[in-house]
Amino acid sequence: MLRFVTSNENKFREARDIMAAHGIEIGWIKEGYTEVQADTIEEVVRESLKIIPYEDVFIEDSGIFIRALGGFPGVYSAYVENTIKNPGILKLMEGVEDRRAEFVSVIGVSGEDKVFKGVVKGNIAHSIRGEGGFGYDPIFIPEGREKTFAEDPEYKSQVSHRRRALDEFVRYLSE
Ligand code: ITT
Repeated sequence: MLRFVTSNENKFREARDIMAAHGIEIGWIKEGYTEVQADTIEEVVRESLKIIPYEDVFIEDSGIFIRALGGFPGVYSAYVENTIKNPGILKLMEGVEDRRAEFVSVIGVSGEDKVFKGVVKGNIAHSIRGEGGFGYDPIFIPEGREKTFAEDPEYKSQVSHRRRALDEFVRYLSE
């Protein structure tokens, strides 16, 4: 059985449900790993895979890239969530008209060089809204919608960056 190495229970739950919808059961190795600092999520994934001592596993690194902030927090998304959090992001965005942002997810699998990427575009909300999801979901409104991901987790599960990266991954697995 393929196992997902992640310390983040929310990420695991979402991946488990999405993979189950494809008829694939996954296991969980609930462990963090030292993330190599790099400029892109793809690099973080490729470098992190080199130091993970397991076979038949995959990892997923994700982040939110805010255009008006030059892509911040991007590869620093986990750090920012533990420090200034959503109120800090909204403060940085005060008076900023261009609210465009994207969530990115990249999956890498042990023993493979290929990575699988998913992106969802949207906008940063003006306030924190919704109880569902996790992380930046209460401040992210997907393109063409009104509700944040936290207000509409069902919609999130259909279009999220994680969903799209996992769909790519499953397509590859079934080839
Ligand atoms: P692992 O590295 O152990 O897998 P992590 O929580 O550190 O867990 P990441 O390095 O991928 O995970 O950090 C991504 C951060 O981006 C995460 O802490 C969340 O704050 C945010 N994030 C990722 N996916 C998200 C999503 O679907 N909704 C909201 N925020 C998300």
